[in-house]
Amino acid sequence: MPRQFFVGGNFKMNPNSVAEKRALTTLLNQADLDSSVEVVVAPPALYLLPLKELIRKEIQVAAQNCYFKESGAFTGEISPLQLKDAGIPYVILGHSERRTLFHETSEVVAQKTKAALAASLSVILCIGETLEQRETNQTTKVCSEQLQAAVDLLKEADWSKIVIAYEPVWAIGTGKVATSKQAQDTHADIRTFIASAVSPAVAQATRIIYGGSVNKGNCKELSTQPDVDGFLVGGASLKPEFVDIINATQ
Ligand code: G2H
Repeated sequence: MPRQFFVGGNFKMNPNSVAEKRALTTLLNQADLDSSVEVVVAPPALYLLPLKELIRKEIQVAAQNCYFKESGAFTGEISPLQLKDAGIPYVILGHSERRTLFHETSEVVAQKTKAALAASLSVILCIGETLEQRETNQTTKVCSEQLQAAVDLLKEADWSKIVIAYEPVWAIGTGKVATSKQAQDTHADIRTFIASAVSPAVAQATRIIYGGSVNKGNCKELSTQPDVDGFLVGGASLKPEFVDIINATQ
């Protein structure tokens, strides 16, 4: 079965005002979007519920993070159960900004993934190498190790609710996008890893999306690569060109 193209908008800690959020929502609500694409937008936690109410029903809403405990004394955190209760279907986990700035290890990301799946959420699981790791030919090893932590905690059936986002750290917010060959080669390696670590069937079915400076100008060529099943978009998801990225395969 063909994998459904997936485009996520990771708003990160943007926009800066309710008015800007409304403008973004209006843009998406009025746009002509490819109905065959699964579209998810991830605003800051504060805006999850209002955005869910305002945005057209075909677009799903995702949290940018959650904790792995159900409830309790964890100031500043949100639990997977709370997201589920609020009707939020997706959560982004393991983004490189969380791994780097908030010191999340692959083991913590795996625990969070397991907890999110246990609460019936779907997960956008982010992995990716630094520039130094790429230049020393460690890309496949780093991506495999980041995924192995999740493989260790999850059952085969869990992978049906995971979208893997390959986001090379050197391409995030830098304007330096991976070439379509770099993206394709790495996605194919990730798929090979999943085939051996989980199963060939899971590898075939799992969406592997690319993130890192995706924009209107580079999305079409990236989308033609056989193992690129969509995008996780940061900066460009805050602009009208997000619509062009959603429609990249048209
Ligand atoms: C990578 C991406 C979205 P940007 O972090 O997750 O952001 O498109 O701004 O590089």
